[in-house]
Amino acid sequence: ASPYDAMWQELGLDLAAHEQLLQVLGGGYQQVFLGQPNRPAGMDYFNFVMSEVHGLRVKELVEAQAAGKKVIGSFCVFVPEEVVRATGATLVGLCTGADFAAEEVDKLLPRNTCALIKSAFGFKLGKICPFIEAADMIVGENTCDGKKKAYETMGKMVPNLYVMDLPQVKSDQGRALLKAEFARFLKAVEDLTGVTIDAAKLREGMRIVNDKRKALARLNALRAADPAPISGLDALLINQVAFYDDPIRFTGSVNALCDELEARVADGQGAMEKGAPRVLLSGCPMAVPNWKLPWIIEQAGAVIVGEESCVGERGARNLVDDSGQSVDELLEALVDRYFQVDCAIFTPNPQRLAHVEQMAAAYKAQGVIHYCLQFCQPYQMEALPVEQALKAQGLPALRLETDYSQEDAGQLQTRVEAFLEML
Ligand code: BJ8
Repeated sequence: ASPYDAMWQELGLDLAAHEQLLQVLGGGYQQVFLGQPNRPAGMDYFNFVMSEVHGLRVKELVEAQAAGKKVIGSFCVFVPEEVVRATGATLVGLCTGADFAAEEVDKLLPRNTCALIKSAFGFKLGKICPFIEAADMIVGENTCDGKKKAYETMGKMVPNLYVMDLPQVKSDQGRALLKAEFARFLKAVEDLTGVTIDAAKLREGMRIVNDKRKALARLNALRAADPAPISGLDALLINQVAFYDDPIRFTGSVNALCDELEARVADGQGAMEKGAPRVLLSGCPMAVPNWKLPWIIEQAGAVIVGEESCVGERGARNLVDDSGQSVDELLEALVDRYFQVDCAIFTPNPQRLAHVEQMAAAYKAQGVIHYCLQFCQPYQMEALPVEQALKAQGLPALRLETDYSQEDAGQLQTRVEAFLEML
């Protein structure tokens, strides 16, 4: 029995199924993370957060709710956390990194749906995600076809789904749509929380989220060193934790870790040996506990030096200018920042190609592994142009397609090892 059983039961979790998930998660974490050599001491905090992911963190949220604060769940980096923070509410990313309740999911979604969407459904249907159950509002978004149609079904499964419309083209009209949708979301968050968002509150929300993004940028910059002071797995974990930890505590912990990493860089100490092949990952987001491919890459002796992904730099880059004096000015600044997110649902999307190249250069990657979930058309379609652009620059690229099962692990390992030999 866990000290959190009563809380989980009250949230409506299936305790036996949930226990099964925690066992798998705990075992996987131990195998993938705790055995890594030369881990920075600052990772202890993130180990602790992971060990309490469904425990202490959920308890904090439930206690905040008892004190009148709201919790909002989201599936996409387009949902502006600044607006949520402005009301004192918390935004949490809803984990979508593992298969669960597959048979139930297959009754609701076509088989050729990506694992990320299926996972969200599986966690809900299997009653194993305390964040989904605790959320006062869940925000979906019209991004890829899979997600936007799946939310129609999800709307019947959860009482509190709000769907944000998003542009698909970076045009003036697209920008106007994003601004109108951010204004509509702001109103919805005000209605949910009972808090009126004024400029001061919105600036405070921006400050908190900017600080978080600055800390992540500082961490990323340190990975340019050879040897890289931290493994790609640990850096990915930090990016994953960014979606549900308390943002202020998280920022402090990342900055403390960066102090340690700076000292490591100065001493020439690394997570892997100097000269280990350096790889940039690019593609679909990797949500907790999706660690399969990074683990395979680093087990093969390479170090991942950056993630061109929404759980990574695509999601966290660029700050919001928080100098505006009115809510409208601040909303404009918010749109300026979010409109730069170069998700593959945009057409055309040349900024992403430029960013992959820039990141490869900045982090001194010798090759790029493009990671795509099966049935994810936007990223599959873009994988080819990304590969071509990189090859034109003389940078080797490997396109991989996978899901959340372990069935293809051996095959992935063979392909990754062959790729690393070329670098
Ligand atoms: S801004 S990447 S977080 S939409 S893997 S569900 S695209 S079929 S996740 Fe995303 Fe927002 Fe874009 Fe980022 Fe569809 Fe592909 Fe599945 Fe995906």
